[in-house]
Amino acid sequence: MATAKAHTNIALIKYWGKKDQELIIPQTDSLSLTLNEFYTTTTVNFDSHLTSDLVAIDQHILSKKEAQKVVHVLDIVRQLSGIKSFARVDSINYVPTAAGLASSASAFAALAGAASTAAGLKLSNRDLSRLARRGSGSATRSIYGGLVEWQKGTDDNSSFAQPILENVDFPIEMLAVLVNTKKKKVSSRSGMQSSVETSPYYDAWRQVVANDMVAIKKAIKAKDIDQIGHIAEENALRMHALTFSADPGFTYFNGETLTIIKAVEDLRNQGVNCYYTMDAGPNVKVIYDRGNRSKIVEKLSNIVGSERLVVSQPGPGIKIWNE
Ligand code: 2P0
Repeated sequence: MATAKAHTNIALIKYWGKKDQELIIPQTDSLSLTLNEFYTTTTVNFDSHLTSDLVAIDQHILSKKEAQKVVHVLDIVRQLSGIKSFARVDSINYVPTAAGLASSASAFAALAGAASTAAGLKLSNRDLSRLARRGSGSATRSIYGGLVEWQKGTDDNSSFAQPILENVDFPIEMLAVLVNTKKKKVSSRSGMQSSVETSPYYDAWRQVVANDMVAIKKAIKAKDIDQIGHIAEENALRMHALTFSADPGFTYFNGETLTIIKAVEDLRNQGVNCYYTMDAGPNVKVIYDRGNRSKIVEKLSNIVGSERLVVSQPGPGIKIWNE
């Protein structure tokens, strides 16, 4: 029996498409910031009395279908360790306020850590990252803290994350703006696949990411938050162009997403530097130097209310312990 705690991450250079859907090998590299305020703790117990895997998230037991991706990772751990028993998995998401920011990134990173340790495997962080990848692409990066790169690689062995800067020693901060969502979104998995198969811009996207990876690493080295934010914002817009340009086209934005983008642009025009990024949902995350926090929070509170803003510092890598 083992427990792991992993933090979620937000991509500054996005992963949006797979080369190999079974092994989750991405089309491009990606780069993220691990966040301190959002995390998952997961306990795994292999128990020979169980007759099937039992998975609970926030104390709610998942159906067989809902538990499919978790069971897939458990199957890989059984294969690696030789353990035959089924497992009980208890996972709790720590997300301030109830809004769609729960992420498969922290969940599958914590699962990889807890399941492999409970099975007696002592995986290196690199191998944990590879195992987390089999559950969900973004989880590959949540093994590490701070700024993290997922090198696409070419196969199961070569596709893993590595830290660029685990202890972020400059004042970058991220504000999550929790946008109301009613409509069920297109899953990342099917959305990105549709972009790969139908967007005429997909080849250009590969080049965009290759260039952005070089540029953002330079900006990180220079601790240049404005440059990091600018590159992340452009990269996010270009990722979302892959959804608009798919056939059928779709978007994760809603009206409020655009309102917040406009507010960030207004702040910038007033001399308060900040930048936005969005993932597979309508929430906006704002990147800035923490010296600008109060002005940004004040403006956005007036639009969405302070209860829908969550400030987060860079967060740590995975922690695993035996129970
Ligand atoms: C990312 N996203 O790099 C990108 C940017 C959302 C937008 O990774 O199919 O849950 O499980 O590998 O990782 C979200 O997709 O997809 C994601 P799968 P995942 O963070």
